[in-house]
Amino acid sequence: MISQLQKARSAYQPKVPAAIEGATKLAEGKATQSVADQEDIKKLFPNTYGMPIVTFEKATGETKTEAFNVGIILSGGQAPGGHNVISGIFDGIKKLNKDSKLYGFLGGPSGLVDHKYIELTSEIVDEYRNTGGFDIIGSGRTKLEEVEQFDKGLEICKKLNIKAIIIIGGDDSNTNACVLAEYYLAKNTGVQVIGCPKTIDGDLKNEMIETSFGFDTATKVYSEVIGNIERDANSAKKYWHFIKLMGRSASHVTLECALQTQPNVTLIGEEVEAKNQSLDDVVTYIAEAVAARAAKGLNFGTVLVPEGLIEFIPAIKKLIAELNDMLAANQAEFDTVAADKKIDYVVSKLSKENAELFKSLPTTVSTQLALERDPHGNVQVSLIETEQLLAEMVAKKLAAWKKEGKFVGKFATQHHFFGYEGRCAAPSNFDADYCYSLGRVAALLIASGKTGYMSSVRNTTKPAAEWLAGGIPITAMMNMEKRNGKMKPVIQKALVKLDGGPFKFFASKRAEWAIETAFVYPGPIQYFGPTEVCDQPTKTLVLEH
Ligand code: FBP
Repeated sequence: MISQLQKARSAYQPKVPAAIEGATKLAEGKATQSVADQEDIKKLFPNTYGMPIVTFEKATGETKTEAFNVGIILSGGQAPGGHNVISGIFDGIKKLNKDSKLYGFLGGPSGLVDHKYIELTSEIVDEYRNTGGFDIIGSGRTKLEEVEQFDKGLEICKKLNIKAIIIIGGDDSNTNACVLAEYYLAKNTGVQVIGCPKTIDGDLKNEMIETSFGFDTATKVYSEVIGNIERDANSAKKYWHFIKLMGRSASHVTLECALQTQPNVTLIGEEVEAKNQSLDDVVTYIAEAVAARAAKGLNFGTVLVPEGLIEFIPAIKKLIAELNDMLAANQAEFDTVAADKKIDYVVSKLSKENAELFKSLPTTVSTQLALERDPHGNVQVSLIETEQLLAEMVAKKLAAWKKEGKFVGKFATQHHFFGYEGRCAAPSNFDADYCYSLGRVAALLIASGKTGYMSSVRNTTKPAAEWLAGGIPITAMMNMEKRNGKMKPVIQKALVKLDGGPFKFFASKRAEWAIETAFVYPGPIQYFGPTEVCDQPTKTLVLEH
């Protein structure tokens, strides 16, 4: 059974750039180079380095091709709109030739390696149009990096006569897409690889990729509930709410939600790092806002905490870097250490300074930092309860200040973590349109024989008809970074820019928001109604462009 909203929503026809509505022609721009470490990246990607940015323009007549088959992979965390990327690809390849076929690899990149797939027919695709989630084929976090995996993938492509693979993922997955594209091109396999920018975290973006899909919907869902909490806080007037928001590296989600809801305190990891702040500096900053509001009789408020905060605190960042190198160098030995001795083992291998810091952290935090990693080697920050940690530390500080007469109020807290609530929400009109367009563009990139490109839709603060469609070589987004103790070519992550429009606007307002109750209550995403309510892009996009 489906809900009434889902039923009504399934009839929504996503808007696409006018340039790709009918026949298209391809315009090639200038050669590109990587954002940094050009010589290294060029050496590692001799076949896919330096390709031009391409744009699709309106043409006359009809664009038709031979029938071709495409395989798709959903990679990493869910993001609203993934199903629309798939329906865009499906419609795109069928428009080019009705006999083209779409295969979905099941459960993420491992589906390609293990040859688990289904054919996506119109019956299946229609059921998922404009819905949230990745459940049409499932997702996974297997890292595609070994030649054996690439060769297994090639076997199934040959068997199913697949001309191209589309990887729908974040920065790590699109890095893998680029490595795969290079390998298949170097081996002259005839299999193309195209990427699509996905992640609610919003950290896969650059001049040509304006936003990753899912960020719009997820931040709207979180802002709705933050607004509800703010209204509750302002009604009951007795709690400070500490709200952690997903976004494991960058603080874009937190910043966007702050712009939408105007909370009292917002922490931005990138700023904490730039100011070289310690955990105590962060706690003091929050406690000062609490004390200032208490002095006005306001014993309530909201604090937004980005999930990745802990990794931005310079001392902790150094500790994590040493942990990464140490674990990479001693993995075999570490694996043989008994579970209850692992923490002692880690302490014994760290430098004195980092061992001290490591021991001073609450056990839940130190265990997470040392033991739990995802397949890409990332610390699983969503499992660290930073919001609770901060609330406890602020309470301790305020208790001390109370004795000194520096704090006169009451301090009672509630904590929340918003992440999974938004990752599978039904896509907003923006994400429904943007994702469907990304899918249609990916189909055109394949038909144009492109490989190692990311599907790109730009000019997104304008109405969809004016959006620009094209492809960006993935190598142009790369630089060299240390991963698991080794230098690797990776897509440069987009962090919050402290000199960028969104942060500057926030910084100009936050002193007022801290003391006053300036909350804004955005309410739920609207799918039907006036365009100024339903079609708004994020404040981040508007302030960036
Ligand atoms: P992606 O980068 O793969 O899009 O995932 C983003 C994210 O939602 C992060 O915000 C969060 O830290 C992580 O996924 C949690 O993933 P999981 O549920 O697999 O631990």
